[in-house]
Amino acid sequence: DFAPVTRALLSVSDKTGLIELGRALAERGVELLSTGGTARSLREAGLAVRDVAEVTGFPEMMDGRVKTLHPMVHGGLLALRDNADHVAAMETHGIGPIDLLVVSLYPFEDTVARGGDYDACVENIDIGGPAMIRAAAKNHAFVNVVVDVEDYPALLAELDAQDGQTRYAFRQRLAQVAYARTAAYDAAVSSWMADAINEPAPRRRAVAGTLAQTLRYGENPHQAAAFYVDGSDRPGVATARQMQGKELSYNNINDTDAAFELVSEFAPEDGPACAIIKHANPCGVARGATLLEAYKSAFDCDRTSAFGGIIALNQPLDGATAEEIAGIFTEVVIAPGANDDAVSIFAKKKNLRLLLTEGLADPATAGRMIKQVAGGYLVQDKDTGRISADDLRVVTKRAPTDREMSDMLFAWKVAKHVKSNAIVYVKDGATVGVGAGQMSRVDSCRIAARKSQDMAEALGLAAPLTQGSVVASDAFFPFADGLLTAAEAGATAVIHPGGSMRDDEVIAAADEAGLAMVLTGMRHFRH
Ligand code: 93A
Repeated sequence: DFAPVTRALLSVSDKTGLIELGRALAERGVELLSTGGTARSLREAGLAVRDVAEVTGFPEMMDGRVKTLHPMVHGGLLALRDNADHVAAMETHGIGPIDLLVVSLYPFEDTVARGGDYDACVENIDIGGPAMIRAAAKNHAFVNVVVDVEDYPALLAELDAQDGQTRYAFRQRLAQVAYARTAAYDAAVSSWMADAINEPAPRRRAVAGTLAQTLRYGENPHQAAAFYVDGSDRPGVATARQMQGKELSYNNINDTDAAFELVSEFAPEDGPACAIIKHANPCGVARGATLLEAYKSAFDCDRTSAFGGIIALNQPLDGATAEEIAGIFTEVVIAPGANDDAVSIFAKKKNLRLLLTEGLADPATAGRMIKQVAGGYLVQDKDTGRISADDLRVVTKRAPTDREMSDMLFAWKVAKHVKSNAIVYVKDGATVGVGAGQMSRVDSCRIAARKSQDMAEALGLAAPLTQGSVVASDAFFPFADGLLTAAEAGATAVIHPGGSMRDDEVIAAADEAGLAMVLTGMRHFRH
């Protein structure tokens, strides 16, 4: 069960914590072996270290491509210490056992993330490192393998607790993490190659992630769950800094993602914008002259649903907006920053989580979406489709006014982030009715109009908020009925992809009702 640690091989690209670890091991009587750069760092810190080149009898060669790929290293990692043949082989060939391997691989993922060219990426594919990691992990009956800086303290704690040895269960856990590391590493290499050779549907695909948080439960309390990150530095829920409040739940993370991706559609230079999300759908999205105004307008779309919602802002949170948000129960606020005022106002709301990002997510950045189905998973490009006024085709007798045009483009951006069938009514840069997730489009039209009417009644207004609005539909109207519902609700202009067999019927109905209609030629299904 127990295995002593007397000899360690350290070969790390990320030198964080290396000296401290090397010193701690040396103090515990562990002999240190190391590769070129790692050995140099240790030596500069005054530690005694043997070069791997001396052990193998070969210099590191071919720009370091061949350093540790040698029986003197792999024999030391793989030999079964309780097998007479293995022990005899070690003696015959003068192979010393290696009880601890510490490796951090060539920074392949970082090289890709930094936009390194093809050759730079290839050169950063580590071969010797993964070979050693896999060997050491296979021999976890005797050997410890550490691939993460964050595991250094646990290793030292184990050595101290077990009198310079480690327990089998400890080594098993290290081995499990080690194989996940090499798997993730090769997954990154393979994904990068698929992109580099422009292969959207490679015959084999690997997905990997690093645990960011074990969650209390999943969508429901009887489901276990965890949150994994893929190492991307995209601003968003995975990379945000949580300033206060209890841990995010599974649903919080999902909703916060939906909120932030939506609000990121609105560039800060075009003015403040706010999105409020419930159950992954927006229940209010608005622009405003100020952030406070944007929040208030978003809130007014559907005050009932906004309760306990998740708010995303496209600009740093200010005191006035924070004060207003603090007035009702909100689960999470995510924003690209917050001023001191805002932070201290929120500090009083213990249950409110504040997440701060480094800027907004660029909606144009390509990415991949994965959806699980029984027996496999679907992969598709992220929906980066965007429409500007020039892309639109006016198909009705009446052309939209400037105000209608601006509201339609706004509504279209929101509709992209609403579960299908999506219907979004917008007036003066704010949603006034959202119909989401219905199985028939006409129902989404009706529900959105109905909710808007309820809201108008609650606010004591004579007419529904949809009066004089525009409406966006994420896919074409298969029949005129949905369109007519929107017209009845008071919409004056319609934006949708077009392309239905009955487009002529739908256009004729729009003309009849005096509506302006534009076609995007692009669909935004989201399921
Ligand atoms: O080029 S390699 O694939 N060939 C090897 O034999 C080898 N052995 C260790 N890269 C190899 N390594 C890697 O070198 C380690 O995984 C580590 O990332 C790096 C440490 O090099 P240095 O000690 O010179 O900084």
